[in-house]
Amino acid sequence: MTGKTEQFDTIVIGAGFSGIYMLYKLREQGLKCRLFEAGEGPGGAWYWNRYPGARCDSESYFYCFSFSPEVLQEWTWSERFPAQPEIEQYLNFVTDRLDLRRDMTFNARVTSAVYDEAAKRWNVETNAGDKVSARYVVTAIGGLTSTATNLPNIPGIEDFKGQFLHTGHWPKEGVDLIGKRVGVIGTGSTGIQAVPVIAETAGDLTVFQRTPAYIMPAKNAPLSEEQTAAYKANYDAIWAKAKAHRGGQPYDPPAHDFDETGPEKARELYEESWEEGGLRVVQVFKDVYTNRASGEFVENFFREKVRSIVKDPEAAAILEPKGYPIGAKRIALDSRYYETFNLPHVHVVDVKANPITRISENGIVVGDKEYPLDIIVSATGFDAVTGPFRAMNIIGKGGVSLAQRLEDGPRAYLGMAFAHFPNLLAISGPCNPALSTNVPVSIEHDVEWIADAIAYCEAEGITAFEPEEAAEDDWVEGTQKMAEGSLFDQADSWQYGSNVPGKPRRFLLWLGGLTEFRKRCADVAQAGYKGFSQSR
Ligand code: NA7
Repeated sequence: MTGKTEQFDTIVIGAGFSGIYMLYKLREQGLKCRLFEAGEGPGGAWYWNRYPGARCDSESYFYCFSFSPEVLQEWTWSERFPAQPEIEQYLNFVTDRLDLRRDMTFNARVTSAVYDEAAKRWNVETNAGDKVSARYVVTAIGGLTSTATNLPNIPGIEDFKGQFLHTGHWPKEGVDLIGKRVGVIGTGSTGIQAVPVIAETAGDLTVFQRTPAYIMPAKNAPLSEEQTAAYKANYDAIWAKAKAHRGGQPYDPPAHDFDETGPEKARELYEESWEEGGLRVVQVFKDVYTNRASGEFVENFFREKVRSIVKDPEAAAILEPKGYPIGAKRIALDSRYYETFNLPHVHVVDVKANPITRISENGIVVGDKEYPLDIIVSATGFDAVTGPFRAMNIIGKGGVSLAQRLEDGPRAYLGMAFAHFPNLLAISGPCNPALSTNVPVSIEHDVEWIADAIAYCEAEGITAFEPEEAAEDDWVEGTQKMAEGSLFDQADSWQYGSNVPGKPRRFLLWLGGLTEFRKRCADVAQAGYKGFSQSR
């Protein structure tokens, strides 16, 4: 696509869950679209995060698209919690099933999108030399992406003579770990998944842990034909339930009240839940995040589990979750994480007590002690939510830079649109609930809302559609208010931006829950897109 600038109605950026569905919806609406994707194929986060052990923490039967009954019936998940290769295959399957590939350009990272005010068009360029123009741009770039990996702020990384890898940008050809001395920095959801699998082949594995996570067992298992048949027969009810749930999950809300239950029964319920596994383990009690006695009970239950699994008391003491209340940071799911520390070649180092001082040419130095390594795996997360937008040069009306507007923290109206950036819409943008929910359900909402907004503009002859600054300000302020005094306020986390040195401590996600979010977005649309300036 070189030479003359090709004209489109819409450019979609990214071919993960959101880009795939957005392209489908807009094409169904008769718009001429082109999707650009930096990877070699569809997948988005599930294309780049191919580190050993990469797996979803949501159950497969509802970590998928709900919009196509055909896709739901034709695709069969093999496991309760799907692994990265299977999700990547699923997204390829959907892409082909809906015949989307012909409108996708791979190996093309969008580097800039500049608004031409006179023409009311966006000029979009990629690193592959594409130069196109469109009336709308929809970002489907996710919030935890390869363009915004968070490297640890440790001196000497460039001196390391071995291999230094970030989990969010894992080489497609794989990494030979056999017999190698491997160090893993970071014990969030990613490190916790990677450690047991790396330990299977590494000669020696040292885990450098700063904050111990609260971790629940996934109890992953293959799905039987009966389970799959039951899901496929019940999808109408499953999605109705998921869409009425504040986290987009087809679960009943927790039934028990801690103070009314008493400690003995509470233990029994938690033991049962622990055996069942999955992210629901923590939610036996409805007041786990609001009643400190309930929270402390669960925290102690988790600590006891660690002590009962990890044989070396010193390692157990390091791994026990502590220092912040449960729920203040993302809870993780594991498969044999704690058991892995019983292997003779696996060690944990507390780098909160003794911080990493530097990386040398031979390995990681903690205090005066050097840990010699062949490979360092940085499982240190992402410059979440605003990072992916700041990695692109997006210029709106009057030469305003989106990167600059997001420097002081997240901002967007309804988590989907930006003042001064007409006809630029974002799926799961800043101040959006998606990353605190079962993401595909949130994504489907945003895609459908954006598709409707575009259909409205087309029908009404609206050529420039953008939030009013005041509406955006209110939404941003509301986002921060909901986080203030919440559990998240009691820890440092990527959700607060506090994992990236220099990033302002502002909450990145809208915490009001998906049901309330859907309602607010629907109200805005019904009121003729209140808060949006609309010019013809
Ligand atoms: P997270 O959740 O941001 O975890 C990153 C981990 O890396 C966490 O344990 C950090 O410790 C640790 N970290 C970060 N920088 C350093 C330095 N400099 N030294 C030592 N340790 C460090 O990222 P994930 O990839 O695990 O998960 C991100 C999301 O992806 C997750 O929430 C899911 O939604 C999927 P800290 O806790 O900051 O002390």
